[in-house]
Amino acid sequence: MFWDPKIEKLSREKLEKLQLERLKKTLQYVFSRSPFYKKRFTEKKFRPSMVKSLDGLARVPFTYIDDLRKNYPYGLLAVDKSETVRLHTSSGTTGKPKAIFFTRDDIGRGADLIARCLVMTGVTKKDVLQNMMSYGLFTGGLVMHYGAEKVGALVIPAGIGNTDRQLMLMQDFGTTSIHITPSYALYIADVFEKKGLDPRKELKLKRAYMGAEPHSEETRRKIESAFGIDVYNSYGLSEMNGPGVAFECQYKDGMHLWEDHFIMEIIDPVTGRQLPPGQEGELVLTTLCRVGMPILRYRTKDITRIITAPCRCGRTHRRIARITGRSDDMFIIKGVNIFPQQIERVLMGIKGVARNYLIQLESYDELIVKVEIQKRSFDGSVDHMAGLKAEIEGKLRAELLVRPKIELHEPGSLPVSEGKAKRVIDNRKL
Ligand code: DLL
Repeated sequence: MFWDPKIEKLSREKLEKLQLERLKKTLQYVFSRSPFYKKRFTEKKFRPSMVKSLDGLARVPFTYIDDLRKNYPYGLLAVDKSETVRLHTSSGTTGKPKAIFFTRDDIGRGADLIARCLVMTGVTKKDVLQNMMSYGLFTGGLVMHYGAEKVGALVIPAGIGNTDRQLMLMQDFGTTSIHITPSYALYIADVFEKKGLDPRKELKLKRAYMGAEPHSEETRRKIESAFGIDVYNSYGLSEMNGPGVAFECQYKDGMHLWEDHFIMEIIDPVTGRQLPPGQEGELVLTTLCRVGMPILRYRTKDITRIITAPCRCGRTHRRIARITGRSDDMFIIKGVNIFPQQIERVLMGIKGVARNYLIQLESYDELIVKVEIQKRSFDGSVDHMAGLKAEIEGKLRAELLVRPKIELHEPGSLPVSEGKAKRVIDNRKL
């Protein structure tokens, strides 16, 4: 199903023409309206007229996360403050957050993008969508909410936490779709298990939209089988609208990135040079329709690749592959580069492993992986536990080329964070 078939199926030629038109307009707009970009362009001796084709985008200076922090709170605005109607901030880091502003039209366009995503995966006005993401400064609550309302679904603004109430709402109102972080979905699956309830029998759930945190294909499968549903990956970031930037269709093979609203590039994070389609690198995004706070060539730090093969669903907007990590997530043990995602992928593929884990770094040559294992295994024989531990250690070693120290834990005993999961505890002294 399509929300906006004309634009979702626009030919590549027309889509790229539209991108170029919008890019040129955006460049002129920020140069005349945004003090930040005026200064940045002038310092870098860049003029909007230098971009004559989409290839010319490579000449536009990058915008970095730090630019948003340094120009906090209002420095990147391109409109008068009175034109803005909403503020969101980014989550998860120390120091000042990144402040993102939306005009009324920005909010309308953002809701439209979410509507495309939801309709693409089968949501109609008959659906009940329980939004289990935090309502507040985080975009996962309100941005999804407005989009789901636009489709006409009944939206339950449950927010995150208070799990007993979540279960009650899902059961009483026949929730068909949930919007949830992977860590909270795993947690809820645990709660059902502890209560001796089978969510496949108790609920009318058909699908979950999972995003805001990196997660592996194995985690998707675990949640799909625990709930008996389809799980769709959803990628976004506050700086670019929040959710609704890229989303999977029914084929679940990469996320369509809405190219009439964003231009994507994949670059080498070290040299900053563009990489050919298909090669993995850092995702860089440029907004094409934002009015309140356009952002050009934003260094997301998210690592992915562009999938160029056409999609069977008929959409022409290219897909990005599952995010494999963030360039700043990576840590080095014994000289080997390791992404937390690699560890998750291995763990979630092992039978007997439960749903939560923690990576602890104590020194530059010691990697500790704390893993919750299933109750059956935990209560099993000493030999069984030792076998499981050896299996986890062996498989992680094969993947990482470093031998980790494994600790097995009872299900439900490792800490769970509200909001985004914190999987890595770094106790190394700098
Ligand atoms: O997480 C927006 C969002 C809300 C996306 C709900 C999807 C669903 P931020 O808090 O600004 O915004 O965090 C953005 O989260 O740069 C990625 O590193 C990570 N991230 C988001 N979605 C995914 C995903 C929201 N599907 C940062 N897979 C991004 C992996 C993701 N990482």
